[in-house]
Amino acid sequence: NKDTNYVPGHDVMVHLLEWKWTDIAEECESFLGLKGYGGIQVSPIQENIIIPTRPWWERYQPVSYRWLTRSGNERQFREMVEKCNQAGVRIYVDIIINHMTADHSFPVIGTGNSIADPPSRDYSAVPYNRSDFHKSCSIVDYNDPNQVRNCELVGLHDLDQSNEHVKQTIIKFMNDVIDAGVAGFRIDAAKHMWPSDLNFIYSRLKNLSTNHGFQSGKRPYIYQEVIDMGGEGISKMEYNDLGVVTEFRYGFEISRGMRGINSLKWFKNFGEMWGMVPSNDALVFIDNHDNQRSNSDGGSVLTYKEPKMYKMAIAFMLAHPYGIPRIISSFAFHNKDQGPPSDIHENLVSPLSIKTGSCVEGWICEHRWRQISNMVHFRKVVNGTVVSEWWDNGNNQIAFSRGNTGFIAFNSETFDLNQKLHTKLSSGVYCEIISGNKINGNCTGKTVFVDENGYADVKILSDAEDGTIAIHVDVSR
Ligand code: ARE
Ligand code: CA
Repeated sequence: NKDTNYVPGHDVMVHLLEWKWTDIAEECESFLGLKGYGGIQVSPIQENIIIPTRPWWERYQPVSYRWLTRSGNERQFREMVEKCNQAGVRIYVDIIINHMTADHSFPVIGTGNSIADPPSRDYSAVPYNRSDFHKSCSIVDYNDPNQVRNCELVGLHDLDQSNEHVKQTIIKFMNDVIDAGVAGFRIDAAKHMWPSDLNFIYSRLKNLSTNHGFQSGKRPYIYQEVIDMGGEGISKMEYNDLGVVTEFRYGFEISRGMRGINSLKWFKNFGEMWGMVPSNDALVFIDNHDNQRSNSDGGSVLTYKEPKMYKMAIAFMLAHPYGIPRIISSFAFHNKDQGPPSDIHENLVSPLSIKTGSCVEGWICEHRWRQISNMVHFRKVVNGTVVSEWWDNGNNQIAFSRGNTGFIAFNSETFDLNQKLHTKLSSGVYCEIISGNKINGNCTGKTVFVDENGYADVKILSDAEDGTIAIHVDVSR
């Protein structure tokens, strides 16, 4: 199913990486719902192995399907889903069904105290035993589909999804999560499972829970992690019939554009023409939790660490109609294994200060940045319109309208942008939303004038804090 199941008037998904369930519930009520966010990707809910150094990636080594992790327990998860749905924000669960843990030299104990014996494939809390797994072999050749799907990804013991017990166990796990009121799933490592097995599993999933406000007959939104930059043995096109796929080329291309490696003028026809999947099949993002930590995969993507270009990249993504956008809300890190902010007892700390309401303790909270959350508003306002009035200077200054509802311009040249540009907006004074807000009829940031012929005076200095200006019909003064 490819319907996000967003509540009308809401849009854009945010991945609240490693947040606690109680903090997410609060964020739904105090911020995300009001700002019109559509949904949240939460970190895995299933019990994972405890790795002594507590890296973030221990959560991708399941020990059982009990809902108990450093993010919280089952009761807290259910309450979070309830509260977020109330606030008009949907929950999507990152689900790991390709594998269990790898072998480890220390005793394998889960975050829910379950014990496993990986070398003998004994995960008694599920239960799984040796017959539920593929034989051990490692993935070295990504051109060999059999190997990619039947061998072990970085040593993670590979479940056999064609096995009846495995199938039924996964289906039960996912259906229990659906009953809790979630709207869909991110399928981790989908490329490492056979499309036919996934198809079977998806087809046995329940409809979304009408007890949680979904209309009857609604299907879970499925977006599958399939990394396909081209040139490998497995294609994203094998998966987009079953559900949405993560379009990894998107963030790389936009990052290259904003870095000046590729001229922004070429983005005039950005979308399917660039070899990406159809718009509605594409879950798009600038960075995700993996590639914000690495420079591999063919170039580096922009992250919070390069804020000016990053905010421009996100603004482009949210202003442009191609794809279903997801932003990430990160925690600061210096090395790629470093886990989320936690206290001396290894408990996660809360991102938000009760006193100031702002993000603290090493949490970045990109989703709260004005330049990003105001673009979520922009996206809602321009929903359903097409790109028009494209303008570029032949290189790295671009602008476009979205019907007669919004207008945006970017400058990533080393010189100023100073142009009279045509918009489709009606004449008036608009509060520019990247630099400020409209409060009590006044603009706290810049103002933009649109004359009676639709022309706006567009000015973005090359050394400005932000390289974008944007206006829409909701902020006319
Ligand atoms: C960790 C250690 C490993 C160790 C392993 C077992 O880092 O050194 O061998 O544990 O002890 C995450 C981390 C991994 C971590 C793992 C388990 O990223 O580092 O391993 O958790 O704790 C491929 C897959 C893709 C996958 C990426 C990472 O196709 O599905 O690799 N992404 C998802 C998640 C990850 C997660 C997992 C899967 C596992 O998003 O966060 O791993 O659940 C080319 C190919 C891609 C390939 C990519 C990177 O681009 O086209 O297919 O992605 O290279 O290799
Ligand atoms: Ca597999």
